[in-house]
Amino acid sequence: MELAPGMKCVVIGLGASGLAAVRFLREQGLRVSVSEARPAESLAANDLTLLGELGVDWEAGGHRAEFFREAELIVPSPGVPLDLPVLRAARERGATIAGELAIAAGYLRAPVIAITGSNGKTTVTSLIGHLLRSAGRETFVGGNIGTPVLEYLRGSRPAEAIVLELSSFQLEIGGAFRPDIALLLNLTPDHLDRHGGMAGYVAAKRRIFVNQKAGDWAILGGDDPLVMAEEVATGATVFRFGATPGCEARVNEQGVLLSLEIGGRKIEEEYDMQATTLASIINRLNAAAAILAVRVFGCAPEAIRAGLADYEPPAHRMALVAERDGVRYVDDSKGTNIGAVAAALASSGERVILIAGGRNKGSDFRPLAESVRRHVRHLILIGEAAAQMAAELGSLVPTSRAASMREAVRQASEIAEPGDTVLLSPACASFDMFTSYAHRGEVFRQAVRELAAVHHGG
Ligand code: UMA
Repeated sequence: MELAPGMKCVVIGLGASGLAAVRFLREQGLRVSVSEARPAESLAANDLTLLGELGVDWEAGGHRAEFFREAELIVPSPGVPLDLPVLRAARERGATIAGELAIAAGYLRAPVIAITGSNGKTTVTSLIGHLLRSAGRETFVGGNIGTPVLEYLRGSRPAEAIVLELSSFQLEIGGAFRPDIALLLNLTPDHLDRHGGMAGYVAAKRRIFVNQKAGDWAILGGDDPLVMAEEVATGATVFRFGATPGCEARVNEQGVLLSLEIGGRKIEEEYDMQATTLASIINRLNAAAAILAVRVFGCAPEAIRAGLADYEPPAHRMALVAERDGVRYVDDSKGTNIGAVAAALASSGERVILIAGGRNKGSDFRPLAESVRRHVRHLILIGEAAAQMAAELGSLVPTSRAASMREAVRQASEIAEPGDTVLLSPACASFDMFTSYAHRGEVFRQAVRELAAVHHGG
């Protein structure tokens, strides 16, 4: 979108995204103010000092209509619900509502690879970044993970490739944002509270394709009926990855077979993943998506193979924390929805002690019943959602509750026998007990380490 110096703008929310937006918009010469729901006492002193230095007016403790009255542009942070009364009023009087992607759209000067989906997007995003860097390309990786896109645009080092993990929240107000290569990995229920149900969530995710055109690429999860249910009606070239016959990146027992045509050239290649950290079925699927993206981008197969060989997966995503007395402790704190947990269970064998629960995001947990029955030996529930999860899944397998992560880990260690896997994969957000999923994962890791110290010390 067109930003004009002097334009009056309100940024809603002073989190990672809001702070980056404030800085970027001030640098473009806009008149910026900030509206924040949290009370003034809970705002960080550093952030307030920064606002003062930038000449940014702010209100805290809620969003008052008067504060927005003159705004021509409103930039809600991703976590801000779009049905706020101040946003409704702004829409009615014709003000522009633009998220960070809509603002960034006019300033992105390198090819953009954007990744969305319910699960696996952090792994696919980090793997694409790693493969591009292995191929010698200066690459920015961020978006919904790490650095916000507007923070990248403030920097002085332009990248040759911009790789963005994107959430449904960001895409919903993505404006004219157009990725050169867009990936939609899979669709399972998540954030239904915010999107008013599955249809709204799916529509937000599919916005990743809406501005694409001929010459762009759309990469789809070919095994997912919901992803495949609708065509990509933009003229972008569509490639699919998955185990389904006909997928251009076809996953098999060893790795990925690529069979496609780019620019009139037929490509038939094999990528063996057996000796890499990507050998599990879930990661072979993630790798298939990433290989398609970087191959389309123009990376050579030798560079891709070298990158696959030395890739380290992101923390809190099916990460093995320790193996003690024949029991594996796996941190999948990033498994915050039921699709992620089903995927985690599918690659964890049939003797899992599952630690789950936290703040529910509007999910019904019953679709997990089949996976729980097949893979879980004992279910340990934590957090606000424990009662609902006990009601919906507790009759399937022995189930207990724990008041803290440490207690959950201790219970698990007492129940576990050699050959079992203790898996933290919560199917919920973390904010009832922790500051983030990363914090929750760290507390789990710490509890596992303490356990080891007790076992081995005494
Ligand atoms: N706030 C208001 N009014 C409201 C709601 C919130 O003022 O009505 C304020 C909050 O008090 C808080 C701020 O807004 O101060 C938080 O904004 P936010 O929730 O958008 O969080 P940010 O720190 O800005 O981070 C956001 C993304 N968070 C969410 O989408 C919830 C980050 O993704 C992202 O990395 C960052 O922007 C940069 O783009 C995190 C996430 O949890 C990792 N994403 C979800 C997920 O992956 O499932 C979508």
